[in-house]
Amino acid sequence: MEDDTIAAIATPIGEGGISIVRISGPKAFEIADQIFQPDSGHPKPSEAPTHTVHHGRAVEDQQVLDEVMLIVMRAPRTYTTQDTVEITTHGGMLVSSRVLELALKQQARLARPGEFTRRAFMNGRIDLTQAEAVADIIRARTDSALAAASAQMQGRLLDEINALYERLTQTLAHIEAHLDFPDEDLKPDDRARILAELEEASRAVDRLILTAREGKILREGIRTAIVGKPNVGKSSLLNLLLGQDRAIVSETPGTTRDTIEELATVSGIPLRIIDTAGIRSSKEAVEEEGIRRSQKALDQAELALLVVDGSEKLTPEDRGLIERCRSRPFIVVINKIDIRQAFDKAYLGGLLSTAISTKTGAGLEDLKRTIAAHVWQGKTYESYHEVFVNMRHRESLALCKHHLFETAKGLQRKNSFELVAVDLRNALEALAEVTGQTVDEDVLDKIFSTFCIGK
Ligand SMILES: Nc1nc2c(ncn2[C@@H]2O[C@H](COP(=O)(O)OP(=O)(O)OP(=O)(O)O)[C@@H](O)[C@H]2O)c(=O)[nH]1
Ligand SMILES: [Mg+2]
Repeated sequence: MEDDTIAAIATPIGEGGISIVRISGPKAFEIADQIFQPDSGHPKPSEAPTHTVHHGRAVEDQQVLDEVMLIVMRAPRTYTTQDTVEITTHGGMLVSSRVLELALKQQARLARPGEFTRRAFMNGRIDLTQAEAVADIIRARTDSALAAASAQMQGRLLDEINALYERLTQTLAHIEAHLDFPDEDLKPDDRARILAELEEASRAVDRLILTAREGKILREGIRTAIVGKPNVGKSSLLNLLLGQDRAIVSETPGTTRDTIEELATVSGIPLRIIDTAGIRSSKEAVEEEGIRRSQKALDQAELALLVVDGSEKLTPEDRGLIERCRSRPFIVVINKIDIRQAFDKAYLGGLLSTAISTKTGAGLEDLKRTIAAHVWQGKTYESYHEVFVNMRHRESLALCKHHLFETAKGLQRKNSFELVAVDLRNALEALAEVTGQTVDEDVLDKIFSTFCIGK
């Protein structure tokens, strides 16, 4: 248990209705007594019952700083499991900072990023996957990302890992039962049963590893570049997907000079859309630089939307762009279908394509469906209330899988039970990294450093 008391502002700094200063640790109430003056006849924080709200004033040297509400939460039923006080002040840049300073002048220390959540983890109230889910919830930009984060927060991943851990511990016990009789060989039945158990565990690990792809998409979004020749309607497409006039649209080719990045949600998928300058050969320095950036955006894109003008014949430039796109997933968006078409679709052959008018909005649903089908690879949005592992989980799971494989190999080769047990223990340890049962301090530092202060 951490024995110092930490404090921080838990709300974003800036103008707003209220701000909250959070204080947690053994001296939380002692500190609150010093800075909070309850209404007359009401108890001071250290004497108030748990989970109660109190009206009063934040005071410094008898001077009233603000009229505040104070919540008393006694250990262990608190976010950190330690004594906790939350002081709600008026919003704005100053009041909460002043109240925080008061707490720091008493015996509180400024909390590091994520330190409240880290305490919740260290004190065993939540596991590491739930702590990570807290950050995912805060960062979620789409309903599907939130649903997945919330499932993880509720312990869905933890439960799966625990069940797996439990089963493998039993398998280990079966193997260890033979340690005392090293010269006796396993009965063929026993060997087959243990191998089957390992096989099943390995499949379960695989299933989790496979969710990492969607997990990354939900957490980070997909880098999506809109590319094409000048004037085909790239910026119009960005605006349509965003539902707002973000980029300048004009009939002059070469309107967009610099890349623009915005987040849009398409069928529950966070797309980090980058509108780019139209690609053509140019002698003009600014445009040339813009085109260089377009090419860079395309190179870094995980998905490209290649826009072509349906009212024109496909040009060598279009063909060149199609070739450039081939090294990544891309969708050809045939734009301007509201006017006479001259485009020869046959050239596209088996390429993924969809027709649209960014002017009338016709074909937008089709485009969204095409994107979603491509990204979720046939699964539906509704199924996205499950857990999706992150990159850290995936690494540990891959390690676990490797050790499971070694365990099975050892058994098949009739290695000593001693060695086989070592492999299986390694597999268990890798699994335990996911939930943080065994985890390095460095890893914790890395995870919690990405949190905000006050969380
Ligand atoms: N008829 C019709 N015109 C469109 C459509 N989409 C875009 N336009 C017009 O095409 C012109 C170019 O549109 P932009 O969105 O600026 O094209 P862009 O690809 O971003 O062009 P650059 O930034 O210059 O590369 C504008 O005059 C638009 O009004 C469409 O679906 N139908
Ligand atoms: Mg443009």
